[in-house]
Amino acid sequence: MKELLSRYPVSPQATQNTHINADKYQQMYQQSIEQPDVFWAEQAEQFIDWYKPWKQVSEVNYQTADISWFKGGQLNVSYNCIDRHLASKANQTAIIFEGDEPTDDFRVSYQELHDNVCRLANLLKTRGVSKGDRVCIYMPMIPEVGYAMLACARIGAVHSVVFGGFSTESIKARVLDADCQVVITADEGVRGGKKIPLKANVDAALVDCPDVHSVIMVERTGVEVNWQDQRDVNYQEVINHYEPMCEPEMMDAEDPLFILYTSGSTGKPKGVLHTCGGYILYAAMTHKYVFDYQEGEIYWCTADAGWITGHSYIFYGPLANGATTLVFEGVPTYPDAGRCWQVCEKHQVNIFYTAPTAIRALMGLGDELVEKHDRSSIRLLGTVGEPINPEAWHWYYEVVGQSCCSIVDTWWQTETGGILITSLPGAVDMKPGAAGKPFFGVKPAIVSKEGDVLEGEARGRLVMTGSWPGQMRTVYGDHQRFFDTYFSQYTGYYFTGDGAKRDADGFYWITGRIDDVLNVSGHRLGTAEIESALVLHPKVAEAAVVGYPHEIKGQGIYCYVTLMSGVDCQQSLTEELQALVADELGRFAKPDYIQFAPGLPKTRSGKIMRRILRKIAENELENLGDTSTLADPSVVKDLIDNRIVHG
Ligand code: 6R9
Repeated sequence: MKELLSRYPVSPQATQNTHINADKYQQMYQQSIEQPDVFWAEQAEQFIDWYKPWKQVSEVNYQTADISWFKGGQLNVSYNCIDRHLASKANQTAIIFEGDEPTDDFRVSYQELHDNVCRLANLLKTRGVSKGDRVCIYMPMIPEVGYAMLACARIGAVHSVVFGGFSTESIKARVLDADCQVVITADEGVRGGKKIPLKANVDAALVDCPDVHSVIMVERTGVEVNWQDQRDVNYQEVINHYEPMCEPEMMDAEDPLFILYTSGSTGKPKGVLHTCGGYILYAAMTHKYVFDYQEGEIYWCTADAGWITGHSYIFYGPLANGATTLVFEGVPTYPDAGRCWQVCEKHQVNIFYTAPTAIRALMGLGDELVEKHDRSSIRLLGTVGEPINPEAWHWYYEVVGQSCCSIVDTWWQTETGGILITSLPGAVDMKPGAAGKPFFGVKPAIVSKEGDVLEGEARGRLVMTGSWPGQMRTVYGDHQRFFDTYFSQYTGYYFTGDGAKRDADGFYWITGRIDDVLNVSGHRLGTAEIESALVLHPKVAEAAVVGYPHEIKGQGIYCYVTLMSGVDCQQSLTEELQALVADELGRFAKPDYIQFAPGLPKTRSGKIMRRILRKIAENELENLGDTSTLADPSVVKDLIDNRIVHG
């Protein structure tokens, strides 16, 4: 195996140029913890334009799950993302659109963004949408998805973006749960050369949603669609009839901004509700500091608007900071797996933010596709969504970043609104695989299963002491569920659902969801740790590990391994991998079974669905549960056919 560094100190050069350096981080962090209300009041004044000041900075009660920030303060999020930049940036690019086909791109200036958002806001008003109403947005990754979100924010409507890859059933459930009466969609989406019938999906979903009276459809491909004259509105046909001026609605800081559905370990997806003031402050501030965004830079986050990362770090955070944000319609592997780097070269991207799963997929396809594109504009690389295994980290650092870009790991959740733990560039050393240190105002703690707070070097469950402005406020329509899910386990703390360890230097390492923790012969093991070990092997592209009941050890270790393209799976490789894990983590961690799998079951946001893998490893095939949210349901059949049946 290669010799790899486990810690990269902040370079003196980086320290001079970043917004935050190590000393400043210490000093600001200290203040944010000792005098949180003073700290957050200063930040709120600096980052956000308010119509009216707040009465109280924060009111937080974890016994009842009642949380408010800047109550009584008035603002408008779309004003903060657009209007206030116009005096100096009307002609600056707000959005660079890069289409699915590499020849398809255009730019949207802040003035154009303003006009487009206002027109759509006016259209929504004429369809009867007003403050507090819920609007469902089911769109491909085109600028109009941003216009739609901001148009809602402008008039005080609450948007609920449903990922464009979700099926009819998911749309229906979300429209009904939030009681949306308007849906904004497109005729079709285009991704990786394939068409997605968005309008047809909406039509099918709405058969059971009688309260939806308006569907606004953006034409993306011009395909013929079914039409209901009373209900359906063609965006392109009508939009220019609306004024490019629409007075922003004055919103209380605690008025809802959006709902975003997310799945937990149990039950149907929860409608995570975020409010205006705290959310936009937290999104803007983290975007500026965590990505060290400097005026004029080109910033690209590859997420989809249907996920929280798209909300906070494609649209709200960057636009609140007057940044140029790239909106990408396609996928990293179309027309070939060099697409990301080709786009970086073409648009001179400075900051690139993606997920480890994408990094691992691209890593498996070789370095040539990276190296043939000029990446000299890139100075910062980010990751989000899951722990990054050190092997992928090193590839990202050395091959993509040519060993001269900071890598910023960002740990957070739909529920947290923005990044909570990170290796702040220029301020916090980089340790491959570690999420890093808390952002300003964030007080993580590690507790044992029983709820004892562990000090110093520790391993346990990650909770948060106290609140931060970007925290979710409730589960839409079910406050009790909000309390039960996050505040009932450990009194006085927000429970993240993740396991973590804190090392001697105070860095946090996420070990994965609590439900993915294995107990093998009394040893606690994060499945992520075993996966990291497996992918150290040069022939391994990706690995997913689950536990299964084992008579003697409690749990056994079952690994699904995807090999680099062109590699054959022989028995000797199984033994090599078992030995590798045993070497990396200890003999107790030696995998019992390794199944070679050409593909892993992933949600459309790229998360591996371990539930399915666990069932297959347990040979419990009758009860695989819902597989309809998988990006590619056919991988499941292959996994079943090639499973290792054990006694
Ligand atoms: C932003 C987002 C949240 C869960 C979270 C954790 C995992 C996210 C991570 C990470 C390790 C990181 N997660 N970022 N684990 N390192 N940098 O992904 O939100 O979709 O709600 O997922 O993702 O397990 O609890 P969401």
